[in-house]
Amino acid sequence: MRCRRCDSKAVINMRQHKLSLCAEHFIAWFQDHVARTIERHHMFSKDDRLLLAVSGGKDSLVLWDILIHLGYNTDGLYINLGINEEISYSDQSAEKCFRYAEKNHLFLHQVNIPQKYGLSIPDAAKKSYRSKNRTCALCGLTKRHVFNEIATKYQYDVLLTGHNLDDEASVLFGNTVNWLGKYLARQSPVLEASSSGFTKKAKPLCRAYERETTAYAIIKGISYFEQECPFAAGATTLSNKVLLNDIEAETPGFKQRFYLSFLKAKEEGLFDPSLSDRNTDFQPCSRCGQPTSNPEVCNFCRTWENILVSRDS
Ligand code: Q46
Ligand code: ZN
Ligand code: ZN
Repeated sequence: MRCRRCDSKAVINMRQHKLSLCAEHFIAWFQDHVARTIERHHMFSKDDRLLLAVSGGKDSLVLWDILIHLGYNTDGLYINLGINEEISYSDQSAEKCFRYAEKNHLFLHQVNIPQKYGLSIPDAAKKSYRSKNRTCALCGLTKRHVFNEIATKYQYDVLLTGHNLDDEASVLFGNTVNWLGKYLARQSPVLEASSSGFTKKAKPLCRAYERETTAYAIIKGISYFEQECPFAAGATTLSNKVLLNDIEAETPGFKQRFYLSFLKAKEEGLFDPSLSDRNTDFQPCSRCGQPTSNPEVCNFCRTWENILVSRDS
């Protein structure tokens, strides 16, 4: 297998793009691929201050690497969830983020949930919900709150996450199987800032296959934490990924076509944007000031208040 650009030995064959490339040309191609995604979806410009949520996994660290290479002004945000039960997931992923930031002289915000709120996410979930798989519900609620809190407090223009094409296709598959109109209307590479206080959000890797971000990390020698969060096991998004990978193996380019056709159908008006909860009326939460559609207290404040009450009783 030869590189299509220089005819030297190829290190990756991307059947979905009908393209095989050597290490050097793959890195250049992938950086350009992400740059084109940023431009095509009007995600942000070189004047914007960007805040990237980093988890210590390959996607967010690869995205940080590419954004810095492309000249974007990007700080990181690491949220320590205190998940250290079966494996020291949080401690080890924190270490990867700190090391990457230090090595590349980048600024990394850190929020430690057990220190800030008094309980780790798994311990808080035990107080809050009966079933183990609801840990992710509390985790997601807490992460969304902290992301928006830090982005607003430090006046970042855009909040970024490292979701890749496999993540987006898997979520899209779940939303489609269940015909969740509200979520289909909301799923997008970009969510604009809202006057009610939500920071603009963007996913610059949404057109990148997971296999491509892995190849980028390996070739560039980016040290990342390889293990999944222990609570991810059994999640529907993971089983959807396995299913979609099987189809992709038979039909190269399937995931890309599925996701990009969805985006095109949305642009053509298939989904009524008013279905999205982004258009609901929001007002500031009386406790934390973040936008909420609840009458007074947001879900985050209400949930954590109940957790702390049940811990102390
Ligand atoms: S970190 Fe949190 Fe995920 Fe772990 S507890 Fe679930 S939601 S699986 S992205
Ligand atoms: Zn080459
Ligand atoms: Zn609140």
